[in-house]
Amino acid sequence: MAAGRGGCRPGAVVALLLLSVLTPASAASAAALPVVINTWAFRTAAETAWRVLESGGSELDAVERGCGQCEIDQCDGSVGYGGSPDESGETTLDAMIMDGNTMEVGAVADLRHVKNAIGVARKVIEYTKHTLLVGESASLFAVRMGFPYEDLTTQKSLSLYSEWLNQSCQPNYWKNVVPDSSTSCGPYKRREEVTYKKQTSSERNIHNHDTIGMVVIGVSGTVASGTSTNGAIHKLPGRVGDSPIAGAGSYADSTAGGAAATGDGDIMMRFLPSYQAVEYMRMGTDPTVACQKVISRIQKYAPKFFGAIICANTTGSYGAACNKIPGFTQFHFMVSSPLLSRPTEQVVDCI
Ligand code: SD4
Repeated sequence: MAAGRGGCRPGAVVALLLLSVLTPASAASAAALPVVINTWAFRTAAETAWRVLESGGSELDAVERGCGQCEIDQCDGSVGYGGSPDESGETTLDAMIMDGNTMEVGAVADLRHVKNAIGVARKVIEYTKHTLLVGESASLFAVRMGFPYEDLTTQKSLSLYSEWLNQSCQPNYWKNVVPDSSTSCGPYKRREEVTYKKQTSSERNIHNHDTIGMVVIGVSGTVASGTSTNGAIHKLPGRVGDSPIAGAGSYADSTAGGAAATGDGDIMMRFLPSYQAVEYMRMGTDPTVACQKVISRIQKYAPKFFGAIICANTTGSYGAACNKIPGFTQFHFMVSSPLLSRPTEQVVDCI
C-alpha cells in the first residue's frame, strides 16, 4: 500500500502531537480548549489559573487569580509590591482585565498602596461603569472595595532606589533638560532648545521588565485577558505603561481571540499591539504569524525595542513572538491545555 494513504498510524500521530508540544516552532499547531497562556516562565501563575478553570471557575476568575498569584509571588520583581521603584522610590502598579464576551474592561494605573492590582481592576468592572481608575483615587476606590491600604516598599525596593541615587540617577527617562539627565540627578528644568531625536531602542531590557500578561480561552471559546505589572523601574511618578491600556497590554474578544504584551510599554502602547494581533487573528491569521506581524510593525519604527507578545485564537491555537535584540533572543512563556499533562514552559526565537 502506498505510504500515507488513509492518514498516519496512531503511533505517528502521538509522536507528532508530542513533537508539536515540545518544540517551540510548532507550538501554534497544537489546538485544544481550554487554553491558558501567559508571558514569561511564571509557572505558579499558570498553575493557579489552570486550577481555577479545573475547579469550575470562569475565564475571568482564572485571569484574575493567575495574575494575582504573580502579584503575591512578586514575579521577577516586576509584578506586585516591592519592585521597580519610581524616581521617588515608590512602587506603583498597573493592571487590567478584559471580558471578551461583553468587551468590558476594568483597569487601574499608577495604583498606590494596594498590592492586588488586578483584583482592584476586576472590581472596576463589577462595581463601576468606568474602565480605568488612576493614582491615589484608584487606591481610595480599592479601600472602599475592601482591599488593605499598605506600604508597597520593601528592603529590596529601597536598595534598588538607593543604588540608583548613588549612580547619579542612571538610567532615567528625561530628555532635553538641565542639568544633563545622562550624567546628573534632578531636579531638572526644561532646556530652552528641544532636540527631536527618534527613540528607536528601549531604555529597558530583560533584566528590569517582566510583566505578566495572560489569555484564557474556555471550552466554549470565551476569551478573557489581563495584565499586572509594577511598570518601568525609575519611571517618573505618574508614568503609566501599556499594561492597563485595553488593546495595548492585552485584548480579548470571544469572536476572535486574545493577546497580551510585555516589554517597553512606552514604545509598545503606541501601536496597540494586542488589539492588532486579535484583528489579524480575526482575519484568519495563525496566532504565531499574528504575533510576528505585530512585532514587525513596531520594528519599523523602533528596531531595537524590547518586547514580546502572546496570541491565542478561539480554537485554542496559540503562539508568541519577540523582537530580537542583544541579550534577548528567545522568549519564554507558559501554556496550559488538555494536550499537556501540566502547565508547560515554551520558547520562541525572537525575530
Ligand atoms: C510597562 N510593559 O510598564 C510594562 C512592563 C513590562 O515586561 O512589560 N515588563 O512598560
